[in-house]
This record gives sequence, C-alpha cells and structure tokens, in this order.
Amino acid sequence: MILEDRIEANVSVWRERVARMIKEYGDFVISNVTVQQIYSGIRGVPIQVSDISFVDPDHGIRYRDYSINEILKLLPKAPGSKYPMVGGLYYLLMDNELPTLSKAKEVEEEWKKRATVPDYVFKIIDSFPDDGSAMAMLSAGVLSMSCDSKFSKAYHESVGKNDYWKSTLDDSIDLTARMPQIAAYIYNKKYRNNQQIDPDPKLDYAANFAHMIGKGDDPLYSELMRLFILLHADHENANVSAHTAHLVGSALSDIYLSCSAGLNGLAGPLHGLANQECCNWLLDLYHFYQGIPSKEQIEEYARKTLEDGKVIPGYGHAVLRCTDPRFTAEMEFAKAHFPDDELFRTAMAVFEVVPGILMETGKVKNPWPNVDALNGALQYHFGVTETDYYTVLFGLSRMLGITSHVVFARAVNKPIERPKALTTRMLESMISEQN
Ligand code: CMX
Repeated sequence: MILEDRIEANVSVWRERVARMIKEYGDFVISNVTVQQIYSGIRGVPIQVSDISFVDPDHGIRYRDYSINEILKLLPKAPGSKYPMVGGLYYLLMDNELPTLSKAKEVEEEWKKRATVPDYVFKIIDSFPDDGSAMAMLSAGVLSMSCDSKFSKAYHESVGKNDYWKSTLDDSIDLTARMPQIAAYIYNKKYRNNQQIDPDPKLDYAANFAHMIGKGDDPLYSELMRLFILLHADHENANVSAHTAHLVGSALSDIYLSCSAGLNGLAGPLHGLANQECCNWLLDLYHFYQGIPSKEQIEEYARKTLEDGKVIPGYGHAVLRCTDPRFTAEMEFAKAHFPDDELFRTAMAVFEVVPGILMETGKVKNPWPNVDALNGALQYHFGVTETDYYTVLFGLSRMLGITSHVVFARAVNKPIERPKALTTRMLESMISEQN
C-alpha cells in the first residue's frame, strides 16, 4: 500500500534524527517556563516535535513546510477541478514529498476499498435522539470502531514496538476512509429525515461526501468541500484536538480512542465549535438589523457582545498574529463565486470593523479573523444551514492531520506523555527561594 511503502522508506531516517537529537543535544535548553505560562494554558511552551505542520504566527499554517497558497497550487487537482484532491493532501501529510496525481488517486482508491462502515456504527448513532449533539454522535461513532482496531489486535499479539506504526497507519486509513459516510449519516439522520444516500465510488473523497449529504447536483459545493477539507486538515500538533489525540495515543490507545478524544476537544466553543457560533452571531447580526448592517450597527452589536462578557467568535487566535490565510482562501472562493451573497457581505463588513474594536480592548493579542469567521457563511450559501453540524465538517477534515501525527509519533516511538503538576505552595517556595 502506497502510504506504508512511503513511510517504510522514511522511518529509519526519522528515527535516526530523533535519536541523534536526544543523544547529542538532550541537555540543550530551548525555553524557560514562566509562572504566567503555567497559569495560562502552557501558552507558547514548546511541547511537541512533529514535522507535519507548523503554525507560523505571522503567516499561518504550513503543511510539511508549504504555505496554504503553495499547497493550493502544487497539490494535484481532482479531475475537472481547480482544487486539490484530498488523497494527495493525505499523502503529503503522511510523507514529506508532493504526490503526483496518480499517487493521490492511489490513496483515494485505497480509501474506496476500505470505506464500508460497520453496521454497529450506524446503530450507535441511531441510539442518539435526532436532536442530540452532532459532535457527540461523531465521537461515539468513531469510538465504537475501537473494537475493530488492527493496532490493538497487533499489540495483543505481541507485534514488536518498531512496527506499531504499521497497524496504526492501517487503522488511520480505515478511519479516514469511513469518515465521509459517518459524517453524512449524521447529517441525513438529523436534518434530512434519515434519507441516507449510498456512496458513489466514481467520485473523489470530497465530492462523494457532498453527494452523500444531498449536494451532489452542485459541482461548486464539491469544490468548496475540497477547499474546506484542505484548509481544516491540520493546524499543528499542539492545539486542543490534536494534542488530546496525541496524549491519548501516547498511552498506546488505538486511533479510534485517540481520535474520539480529539473530537471531544474540537467540540468546545473556544476551538472547533467557534465556526457554528460565528455563523449564528453573523445571522443574529444580519436579522437584528434586517439586512446587511452598516459599520455603525456592527460596531454597536460587537460592543454589546463584549459588554455581555462574550467573545466575538471567529476573531483572535492562541498562536496566529495575522489574518488567517485560511480565512483569505475562503474569502477568495466566495468573492469568485458568490460575491453578492448577503451573509458573505455581512461577514466582510464585520471584517472591516471588528479588528479595530478588539484592538481597543488592549488585551486581545490577535484582533484578526481566523478561519471560522467565514466557514459558516460559505456553507450557508449552499443551503447547509444547520450550524450545529459545522463542527462535524471540521472533524471530518481534521482526522487527516490528527491521524498523520499519531502515525508519525508511533513511527518515531514517542513515549507516553507525562508533564508535571505543582502545588501553589511549591510554586510560592520556589519563588521565595530565588528572591
Ligand atoms: N473576542 C473577545 N475577546 C477576545 C477575543 C475575541 N474574539 N479573543 C481574545 N479575547 C480576549 C480573551 O478572552 C482574553 O480575555 P481575558 O484576559 O479577559 O481572559 C484576552 O482577549 C487575551 O486573549 P488572547 O491571549 O488574545 O487569546 P487566547 O489565546 O486566550 O484565546 C481564542 C484564543 C481563539 C480562544 C480567543 O481568541 C477566542 O476566544 N476567540 C473567539 C473564539 C474563536 O474564534 N475560536 C476559534 C479559534 C480557532 C481554532 O481553534 O480553530
């Protein structure tokens, strides 16, 4: 299988690099941790090494050191499409070489062979009430597949540690192959009277998902999903969802246990749920002023949000210090295809006003929009108006990055993660000893 062959070819080099780092530079100090950082969510403290992606504060995410713009240009495109094939993106995340179209297609063919979702996954999802949380359904569906984990089987059959990555990769391909149908099943159960649509093996990954949620007639929606999946596939291995999956995986839990945990983190309003909250905020703003609001109206509305002690969703970031290039890519998509859409124009008007207001607070470190500021408006344009589903779209995409990080961690034999907790008294005595 193509991904296994590629990783096999790289793995000894990756391991040697890690071993050399630890042997020769193990005592090299790269940062000191301040009391403030400990109390502020270990912000900015380097805790991970993963060569898959990196968030450059001033330029945004880089996958395998390629910027979003480079990736959009360089990855092979789905036939008849302007946007990269998801299979090629997965190849790049797992490996460090840009795939050819035939390699991208090979990954997609592998997914097709493994796309059958076990029946028990649907039963688990069906056991939720229709108005239950879409993310809880997704997380439970993913979790349930742990019983089929090839890694767990290999582990219990005493496969050697150096080969753990192989069965983890196998599980990762199975999981990512099944994700589109699981996500579509949840959509159809919740919002389309459970009218399920069978996968179409002729379609690429993104177009097949669009088809399964009933949007197959609009080729532009498949284009949006190719872009959306690419933009949301990864954002460094230290954000809440990726880090959670990594942490759980470090205990040698299988990929389903790890990814389900990551999805639970993604479901939080300060992380993945922000796209839903942002779209609802935009819709409320639009309806409150009965149309595209003026600058003064946006200002009034944004100030009221802050006075109520809430955040303005879609703005700010823990690492980025610029307009998120993923926001820019989505903006360009909408400008090219539906510049007059009223919700999109509302989002653009907000972009002109909100950064200034956030700067005035004097405490927001990054007043610029992140990707969530536009996600919902774009989905809404195509009639995917169920905002409580948006984080599932995010989860569908993010599984690509998260599984790649877990495979990489297994390939280089990363150990169980165990940082240290202190008591307040310990901290106080450390401080008084040094003063
Ligand atoms: N609106 C209002 N206040 C904001 C804000 C926003 N959009 N962004 C940051 N702030 C506030 C913080 O709440 C914090 O206030 P307190 O000191 O009173 O607690 C202060 O500004 C400093 O925060 P920061 O260091 O700039 O940002 P953090 O790293 O703490 O938080 C984030 C980052 C994303 C959680 C925050 O910017 C936020 O809540 N944004 C809105 C939600 C959002 O868009 N989330 C999606 C993030 C993208 C992702 O994870 O995928």
